[in-house]
Amino acid sequence: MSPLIITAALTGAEISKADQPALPITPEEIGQAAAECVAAGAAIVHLHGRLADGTPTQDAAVYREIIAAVRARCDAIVQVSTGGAVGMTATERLAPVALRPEMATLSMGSVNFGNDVFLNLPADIEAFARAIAEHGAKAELEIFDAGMIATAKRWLAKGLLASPAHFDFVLGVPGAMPGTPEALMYLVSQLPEGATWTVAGIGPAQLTLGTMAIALGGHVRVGFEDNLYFRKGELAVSNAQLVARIAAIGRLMERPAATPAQARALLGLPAR
Ligand code: KMH
Ligand code: ZN
Repeated sequence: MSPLIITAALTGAEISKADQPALPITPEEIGQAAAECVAAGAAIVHLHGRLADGTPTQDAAVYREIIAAVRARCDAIVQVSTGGAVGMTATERLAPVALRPEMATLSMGSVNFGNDVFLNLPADIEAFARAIAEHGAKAELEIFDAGMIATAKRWLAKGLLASPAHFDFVLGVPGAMPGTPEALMYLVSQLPEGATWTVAGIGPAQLTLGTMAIALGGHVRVGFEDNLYFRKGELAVSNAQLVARIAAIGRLMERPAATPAQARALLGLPAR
C-alpha cells in the first residue's frame, strides 16, 4: 500500500477558542500549527479563514495571509475550503480559489448540519468545479451522505469533474451519514475506478475510522475541525498531537506518513 496521506484540518468554521483553547485562528497561529503538523506527519493542510475575533470568513485577503504564513514555514499541500460556514453565499465561499491553491474542497450535495442546512445547489457545485479547475487546483470531493458519491460518479462520467477523483468521506456530522464502519465500507464499495480517498471522522470516529482507512488503503484527515479530544474527556493539546497519533498508527501498520512531495505525486499534483 502507498504511504499514508495525512490531512490536518486545523481550524474549521464551527469551533471557538472557548471550545478548544489551542485552536489556531490568526494567520500566524495557523502557519505555526501547519508547520507542527507537517513535522508530525501531515502532508496536506485544510484551511479555513477566521477574522481576529474568530468569525469565519472566506475573504481572499485573509486566506492570502494564511497561505503565506503556511508556506513560509513548511511545504504542506495547501487545500482551501470552499465550504466555508453554513449560511455563506456561493460567491463568498468561492473567493479563496482565486488564489490558485493546490487543492480546494468541493461539497457534492446539500445536507442537514446539526440544526442548520449546508446548502449546495447543483448549479453552484458545477460552477465551483469549473472554477477550481480553471484556477489549476485539484478538487477534493466532500461526501457527507450516500447520495453524494452517486452524484460525483454521474458527474465524473459526464466530464463535469476531473478524473482521477480524490474523495473525503466526512462521517458523523449530526444529520448526515454516521461515523460507523458500515458507513465507511459502503462508501468505499462505491468508489469509481482509480479514485483516491480519505476519511474525516467526526468526534471519536476520527480515531476509529482513521485506523480503518489505514487498513483499507485510504488516507486520513484529523484535526480540530472534526474533533477536539485526544481521548474521552481529555482535550487534545494541539492539532499536531492528533497528527502524531495517526502517523504512529500508520507506521505500526506499515503505512508511513507521506511527505508533502510524496502526497503530491500520489494525488497527481505538480511538484513544487
Ligand atoms: N463548515 C462546513 C459547513 C469544507 O471545508 O469544504 C463545511 C466544511 C466543508 O467545512
Ligand atoms: Zn472544512
